[in-house]
Amino acid sequence: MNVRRYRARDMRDAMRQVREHQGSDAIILSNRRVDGVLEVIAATEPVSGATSAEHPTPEANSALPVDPELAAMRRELCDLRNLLLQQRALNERDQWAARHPLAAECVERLLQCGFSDRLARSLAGSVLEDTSAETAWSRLRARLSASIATAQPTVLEQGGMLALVGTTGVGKTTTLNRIALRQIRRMGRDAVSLVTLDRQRIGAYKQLQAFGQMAGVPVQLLESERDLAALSGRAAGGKLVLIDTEGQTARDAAERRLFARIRSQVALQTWLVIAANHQASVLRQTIEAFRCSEPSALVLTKVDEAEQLGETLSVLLEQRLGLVFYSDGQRVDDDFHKVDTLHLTRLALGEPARAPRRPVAVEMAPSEEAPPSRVPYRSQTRTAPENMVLESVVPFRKRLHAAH
Ligand SMILES: Nc1nc2c(ncn2[C@@H]2O[C@H](COP(=O)(O)OP(=O)(O)O)[C@@H](O)[C@H]2O)c(=O)[nH]1
Ligand SMILES: [Mg+2]
Repeated sequence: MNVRRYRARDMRDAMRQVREHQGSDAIILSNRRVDGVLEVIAATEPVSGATSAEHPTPEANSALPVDPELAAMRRELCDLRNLLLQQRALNERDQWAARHPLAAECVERLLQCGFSDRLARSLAGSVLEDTSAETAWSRLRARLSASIATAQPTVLEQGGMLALVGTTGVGKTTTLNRIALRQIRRMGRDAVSLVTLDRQRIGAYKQLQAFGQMAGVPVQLLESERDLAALSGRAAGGKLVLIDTEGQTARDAAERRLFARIRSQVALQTWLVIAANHQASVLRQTIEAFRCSEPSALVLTKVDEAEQLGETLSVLLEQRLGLVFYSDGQRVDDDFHKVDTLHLTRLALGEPARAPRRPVAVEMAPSEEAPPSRVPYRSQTRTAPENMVLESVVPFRKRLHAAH
């Protein structure tokens, strides 16, 4: 063991000297003040047979065999140091919890619902200790709900080309069917056509074709994304061309850069479909990987299968894309909904939903015979003043973006 004595102004100065001479693995054996000067004794164990290349010490050159007793002592000291560090972190938390019991309770509840530690602390930071637990919780719920970015599906009103992208099995084709059905009800059959680029999965085309036949709309299988240029005319005059794509893994998506090459020739929007039953890390990876397809909004599927929706919402709050629709079951019609952040927040918090949500389809004109209703959507993403307040509460919250 290499033992050295240091004389320093204070502990910080001593630590700097120790690190400089013996490296960050050194252990402080003792410290005491002698005539106003801090005397510190620190030790390192030489790497047997060689000097540590990173932190050479003069003594280490001797390459003495390691005394087993000293080695055991070093290990114990190391454990002790880690224990002290852990204890300090715990103490800080305890002290904070003791000072802010209501906020601490909220953090605990949020963590149990799967929210990230960072989000839970950030949200609970705004809890006022002089309110009742109920008031604090309902404010927190409102704040959480308001901070989920949403987007308006203006492309469905104005017409154009809309492609759904995402990993395999998340529900792209199902969502495409759902949007088509919604659109047929609003605008009539002639206003919708379906296209698929999915040549990979056996039966993918058939799956869409079956729906097309049932709904009475044409379905076309394309060779490649370049063929979309020829379809631009179809998307004129408020008509919608819905494009299904094959599922891609996050790595494939980053490499293939679907649609990146045709952006300059084809006016096309993409929505990224993500599934609520995926882990937060997978969702983050997916959102990152599909950035190259330039999605303008998110569709969240499988809310009914999410183990802890708090995890999903935490990811949604970390990124800038607005949520446009979500689904919570396999039924094409009834389980597809326009985004309702308060409902999702309540679900995530394990609270019963207040009012039954009306599925998207109920809002629509009953059939194509009825004149198409063209009530315009609000064209922008929600940017209520409450969101501006949230900027300070949830510091990592990014600016909201509309789904054009
Ligand atoms: N439980 C549940 N299943 C869903 C939901 N959305 C889609 N699915 C199912 O997920 C499976 C895969 O869907 P599909 O649209 O083929 O996925 P794709 O590979 O992304 O096109 C199908 O069995 C769908 O019925 C949902 O919101 N909840
Ligand atoms: Mg599919």
